[in-house]
Amino acid sequence: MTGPSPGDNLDIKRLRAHHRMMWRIRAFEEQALRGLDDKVVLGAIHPSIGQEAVAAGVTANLAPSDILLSTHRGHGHTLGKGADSTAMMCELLGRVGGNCGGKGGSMHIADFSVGMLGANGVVAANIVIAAGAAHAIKLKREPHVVCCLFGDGAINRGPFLEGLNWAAVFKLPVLFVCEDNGFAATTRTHTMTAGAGAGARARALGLPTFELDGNDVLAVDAATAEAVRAIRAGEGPRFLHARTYRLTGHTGADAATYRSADEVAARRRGEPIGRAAEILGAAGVLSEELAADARAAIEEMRAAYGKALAAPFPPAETAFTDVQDAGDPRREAF
Ligand SMILES: Cc1ncc(C[n+]2csc(CCOP(=O)(O)OP(=O)(O)O)c2C)c(N)n1
Repeated sequence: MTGPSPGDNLDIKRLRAHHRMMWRIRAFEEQALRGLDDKVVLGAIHPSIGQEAVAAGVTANLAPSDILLSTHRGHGHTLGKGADSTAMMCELLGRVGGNCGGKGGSMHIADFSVGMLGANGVVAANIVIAAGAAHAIKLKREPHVVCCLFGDGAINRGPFLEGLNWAAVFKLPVLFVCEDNGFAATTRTHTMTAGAGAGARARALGLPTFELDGNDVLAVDAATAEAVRAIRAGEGPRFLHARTYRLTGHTGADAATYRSADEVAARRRGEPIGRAAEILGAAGVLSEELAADARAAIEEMRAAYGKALAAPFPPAETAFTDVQDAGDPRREAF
């Protein structure tokens, strides 16, 4: 399946909203990378610069009460689901006001208030957690959809088979999205993936699957809309395989010397924000308006960073709250 053709009925307002969201994601990450240089963002940052169309197109189809699970590269997914950018920046800087009180950092943001069940630093781990959440929703006969995003490296881990199989057997309300940037950390995924890859594996387990250009936000939006409609109608899980490209290194500290500058330059020409801007421009949206979207996003994230810098670090005692063994008599003995 390639999904419905998105160019036929261009909804300028919706594409403009995607353009704004993609700019917010990019500006957030560029600001976070500056924070890494400034040594105030502690821990690793995994940027999704170049991959924004997947985050924007998928999350635009989720209701606030739907559940989202993300990866170690989850800023875009989290912003798209509706998390507050200042709270996210506080989280990255380890400050009071962070979505998880500054304890999760970039890789472990969760924000239940917007249905964001969690980013996860363990590759593929969220696939089975998503199946569990979807099973709970089905048992409780709730109308929500669970959406789980993961990278192409995740399809070579066991939870991929377990999670998809379970979801298919029990016809669970879950959308699996493989955000395929061609790399698993520093390794080209095709060198470690047997057979025809993500979509073929999902189809083999009986999941209707959409193969997508993940840099085309309209294609991602249209396919997600169709998949979510089917899931809400009780038709069981769906799978999206979206091909994209990350323009930065694996982390903020990775110079990405495993690929050539020419390759990156060529892929930069197909990056999703420029592509959306081109379509909007051709449809009559003025370049000043598009520039204003970018400026607003940059200003929002600069302000978020400023507020995070001004926020205090959590008091030392809070290191002992929210921990899994709280109440454990062995811990009480300390
Ligand atoms: C279970 C597990 N194994 C290894 C790692 C180390 N690791 C972190 S990111 C990554 C690559 C993941 O690739 P992919 O799922 O394609 O996501 P991408 O980084 O490309 O977005 C690896 C191997 C990990 N975090 N978890």
